[in-house]
Amino acid sequence: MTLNIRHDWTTEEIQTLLELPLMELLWQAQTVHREANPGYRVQLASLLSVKTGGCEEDCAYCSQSIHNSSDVTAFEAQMQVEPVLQRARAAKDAGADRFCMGWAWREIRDGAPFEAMLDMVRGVRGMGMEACVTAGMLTGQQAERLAEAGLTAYNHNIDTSPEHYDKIISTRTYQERLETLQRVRDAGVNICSGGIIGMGETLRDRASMLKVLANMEPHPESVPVNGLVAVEGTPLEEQVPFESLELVRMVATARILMPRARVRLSAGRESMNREAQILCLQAGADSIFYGDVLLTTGNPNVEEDLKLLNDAGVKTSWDSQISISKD
Ligand code: SAM
Ligand code: DTB
Ligand code: SF4
Repeated sequence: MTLNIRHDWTTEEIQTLLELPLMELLWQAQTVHREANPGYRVQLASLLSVKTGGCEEDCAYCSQSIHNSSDVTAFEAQMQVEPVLQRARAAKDAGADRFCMGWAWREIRDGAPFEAMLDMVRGVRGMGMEACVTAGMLTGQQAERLAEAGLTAYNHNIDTSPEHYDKIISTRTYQERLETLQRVRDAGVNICSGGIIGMGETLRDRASMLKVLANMEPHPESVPVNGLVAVEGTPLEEQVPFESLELVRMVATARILMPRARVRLSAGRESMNREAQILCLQAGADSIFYGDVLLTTGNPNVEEDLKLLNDAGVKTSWDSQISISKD
């Protein structure tokens, strides 16, 4: 089979994929995945919140927005460079090969915190790990400085469809999000961009969000698929929980649309059973967040995850370095 890498998907075509009988969708996704990613390995990415809470944006899902009563951590100062690098070293020792750092900012501003961010990126790269930053909007010059520091990828999610966006966020536009992504691309830094399901969107919204990603040329190198973690004190706290099989469908469809992207099974794993997570891997997810917390919410613990991957017979990118017993 020759892979068909396209950038002209229609919303209808994508919705048809999302609605396929599950077995048919999985079959198609696996066929694409085997072809695009021979020697399948799951990347373990570790996540750290460097600056938590106090964010000016009003994202309805987020625990860190000043507009949400969940935001109780605004007094916390940004972590210093050394403790962050210690956490990166520990993540590497535990088997992670990507270190992702988050800042609850609307946008990056120049000055000491940005210089510290650059030092963190240099430090993580110096350890031989991939470095990813997520810190809101940025200018072209800031993107270039991050590129010079060796940044592997910048995470900036489109989160949902253009049509559903203003029901979730009112303090920025979809267009601003896309402009930041273009600056990241122009600076030669890989794009990490995906979204969230379970925020009251329709199936068409999900198709429409995937269309925005799949029609980027080139595709994002990395596509996180999140299930909403309904945080108390956010406008989405009462949201009906997403269905695990819906997340499986998103992963499978993302895999078919963007065959070579790393599709990351991201937030929401704590509300999925092991079998549903394994179905996501089967559907083509080739990365998980690894570590007991995401940014502010929980994630399965490391031992459970290593057992899950072992039981699924999946190798990680750093497999031989993980020292726990594999029986
Ligand atoms: N402030 C930066 C930004 O918004 O780009 C970076 C941090 S932000 C927390 C990173 C991403 O995490 C969001 O774009 C969103 O997709 C995801 N996220 C945040 N809270 C979430 C939640 N409660 N459930 C699922 N995903 C969430
Ligand atoms: C992404 O798409 N998911 C990660 C990462 N990119 C930065 C963040 C998930 C956050 C989940 C909610 C929390 O822990 O606050
Ligand atoms: Fe949360 Fe990021 Fe939105 Fe700020 S911009 S409220 S940190 S998701």
